[in-house]
Amino acid sequence: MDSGKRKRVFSGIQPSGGLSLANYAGALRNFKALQYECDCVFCVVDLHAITVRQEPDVLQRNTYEALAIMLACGLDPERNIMFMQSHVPAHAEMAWILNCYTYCGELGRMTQFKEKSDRHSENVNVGLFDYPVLMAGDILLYKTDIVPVGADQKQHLELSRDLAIRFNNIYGDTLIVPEPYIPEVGARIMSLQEPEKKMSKSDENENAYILLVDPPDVIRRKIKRAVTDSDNRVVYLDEKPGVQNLMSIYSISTGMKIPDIEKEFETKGYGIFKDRVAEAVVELLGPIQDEFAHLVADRKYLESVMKAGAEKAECIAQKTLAKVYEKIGLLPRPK
Ligand code: AQP
Repeated sequence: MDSGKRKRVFSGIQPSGGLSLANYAGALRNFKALQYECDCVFCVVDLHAITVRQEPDVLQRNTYEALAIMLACGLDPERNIMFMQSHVPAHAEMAWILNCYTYCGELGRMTQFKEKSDRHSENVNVGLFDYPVLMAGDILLYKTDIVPVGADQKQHLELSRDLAIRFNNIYGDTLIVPEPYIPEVGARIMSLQEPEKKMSKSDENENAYILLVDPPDVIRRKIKRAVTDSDNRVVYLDEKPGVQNLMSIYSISTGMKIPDIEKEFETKGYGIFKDRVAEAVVELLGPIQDEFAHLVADRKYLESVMKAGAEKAECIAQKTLAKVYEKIGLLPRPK
C-alpha cells in the first residue's frame, strides 16, 4: 500500500443469517488485515438484509450476532468505525440521490438481482432491484478508497465506481472513485453441496455452508458430505470444482499455498483430505467461537460499540451528503 495519507476502507456485511466461512474468506479476514494500515469503516448492513423477507426477532438477533462475530474475528472497535447501517440515515438519503443518476438497465443486468429474483420469486421487490445503489451510497458516503469484498460483489462495485464518475462528470470532483480489494484465494467460496454456485449463508440447504459458529462435529459432518468427484486426486483444477473449493478452504484455514497443498496430498485420497480440511477449519474457528460466545452475551457492550460507531460514521457521512446536496442545488436547511 502507498505511504502517505492512510487510505479509507469501507465494507459491509448483511445480517441475513449467521455469518459463514465464505464471508470470512472473502471479506472478514481482509478486514482484519487492513485495520492496521487503513482507516476502516465496517458496517452491518441491516437495510440490505430486508431486501429479502426477514422475521423481525430473527433479524434483531442476527444483527447483534453479526457485530459480535466481527469483533470476535479480531476487528478492533477502537481502531475501526463499526456500526449499524440503519443507525445512520444518510445511507438511505444518499441512495435516493444516487437512484436519480442510475439507469434501470444497469440494475436489471446485475447477476445478484437475477439470482435472488429467481430464489425469491414471490417477493421481487424494488429494494432488491435497488440494492446496488444503496451499496454505492454506503461506499461513497465515506470517501472510500478501498472496498474489501468477495468476487460476487465485483459487479456492484463497478456500479459504485460508475456512479461516482458520472456524478463527478456532471458536478465536478465530489466523490472518490473506490477500488475493489478482492483476495486471490477465498474470493469465491463455493457451496459444499453444489460447487458450481457460491456458498451463501441463506442457502436453504444447511449442508451447503459452514457457519462461523457451527460446532466442530457439525463442521466435520458438513465437510465429510461435501460434493467432490470420483477421481480421488487432490489437484486444483477447474474441472474439479468441489475439490478446488475444499483446497481453497484449507488454504484459508492453514495459510498454506495451493501448490504446497497439492504436495501434501499427492499420495492421499479424499478421505484423509477431507478429515484434514475439517480439522483445519475447526482449529481456525475455535478461538473465534470462544470469543463470540463471550461477546454475544454482552449486549450492553455491543450497544456501546454500535453507538460510538454510529456517531463517528454520521459525522463523515453527513459531510459528504451535505456536499452532494449542495452540488445538486438542494437548499441547505436554514439555521
Ligand atoms: N461465497 C463467497 N465467497 C467469498 N466471499 C463471499 N462473500 C459472500 N459470499 C461469498 C462476501 O462476504 C461479504 C459479505 O456478504 P454479504 O453479507 O453482504 O452478502 P452476500 O454477498 O449476499 O453473501 P451471502 O452469504 O451469499 O448472503 P445472502 O445469502 O444473504 O445473500 C461480501 O464482501 C461478499 O462479497
